[in-house]
Amino acid sequence: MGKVVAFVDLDYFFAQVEEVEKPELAGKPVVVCVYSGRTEDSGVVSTANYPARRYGVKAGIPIKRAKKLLPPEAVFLPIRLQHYTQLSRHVMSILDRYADRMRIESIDEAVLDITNRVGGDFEKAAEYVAGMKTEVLRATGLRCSVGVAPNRVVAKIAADISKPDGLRVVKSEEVEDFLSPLPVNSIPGIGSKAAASLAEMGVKTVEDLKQLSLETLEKLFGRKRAEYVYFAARGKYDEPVEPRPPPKQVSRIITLKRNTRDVDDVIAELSRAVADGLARMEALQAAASRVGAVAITSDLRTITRQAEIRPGASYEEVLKILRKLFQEILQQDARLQLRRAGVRFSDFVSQAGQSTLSGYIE
Ligand code: DCP
Ligand code: CA
Ligand code: CA
Repeated sequence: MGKVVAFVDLDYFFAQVEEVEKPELAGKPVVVCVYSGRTEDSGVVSTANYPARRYGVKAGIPIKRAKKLLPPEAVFLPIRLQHYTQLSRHVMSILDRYADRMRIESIDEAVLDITNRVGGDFEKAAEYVAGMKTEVLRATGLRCSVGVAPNRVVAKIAADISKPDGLRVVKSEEVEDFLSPLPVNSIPGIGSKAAASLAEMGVKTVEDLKQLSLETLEKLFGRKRAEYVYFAARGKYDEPVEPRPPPKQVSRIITLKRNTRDVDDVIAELSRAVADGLARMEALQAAASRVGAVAITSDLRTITRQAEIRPGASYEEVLKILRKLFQEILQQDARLQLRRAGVRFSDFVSQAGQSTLSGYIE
């Protein structure tokens, strides 16, 4: 029996959450912002809803630029990551019930092996997945797009293409025809840079890409990625759906309100990120035996310094050690100014796998 894989991706996730919870936003452009706190408008766009995207607003652009692009009715909201993480967990716990095996790929994406659930039947899969989408909507108010295909790569492309609120099934015998006309950058991992070099060679569609030999692809992508591209273009890149191994470290980093070499400022501003990192460790049921201070200087150099800690060390203990580490970093050079500061927990002594569900989301 061939595999049946579903790829689920929540639509404009963070902005959709805001829309669902704030009906007054209906129809307006909505932008979720990561404010750096340096000046009122400084920071970047985390994501935007579709009405805002029509004006060219997208993840990663400066908030100031988004404000210039959008009309006055646009709404700018601060990111609420913990809240989205909770909702993500809720969605993932629903999806998990629909899968033989599931892998969480990010805060808003998961791959499900549903082969046995649908008896290997793609017709049945369409209905099955529609039911899953409905349950997610009823339970959380959130819409997602789902692609169903014989492997993860084709399923992801099918999900991407069907956004928003989409459902696209690509049966085994349809895979090649489905992929052929698509632009090369539809293949996950082929970004705009690779697509531009390919375009120079006249390679625009997946069909064009299939004309290139493995040797030519190796020159462009290197050995390992070439193999991936070669098989992905044919819809044949396949790997089993396995839960993600638990992370080996937890890091949090913040941008300081202003460049500083005052350790009190650094620790005060970093304290929330430390608490957040510790909460994440607790969710992972992990205890670190090493903590690192990460300093990014005003001239954008990264300096790190680490120390051993007692596994299970308290918040206060961690802050005390971090203070010492930042002091040591600053003492190295009297001209040093810090722009960003971070904490890294590593060398875990105990860990739970992704099977706990709580360990899923970074
Ligand atoms: N995200 C972010 N910064 C980025 C990219 C993403 O903060 N540069 C966050 C916000 C998104 C979420 O991750 O809501 C999921 O990312 P996606 O790439 O899946 O984008 P969206 O869900 O926002 O949109 P789409 O409907 O295209 O999936
Ligand atoms: Ca998404
Ligand atoms: Ca996504």
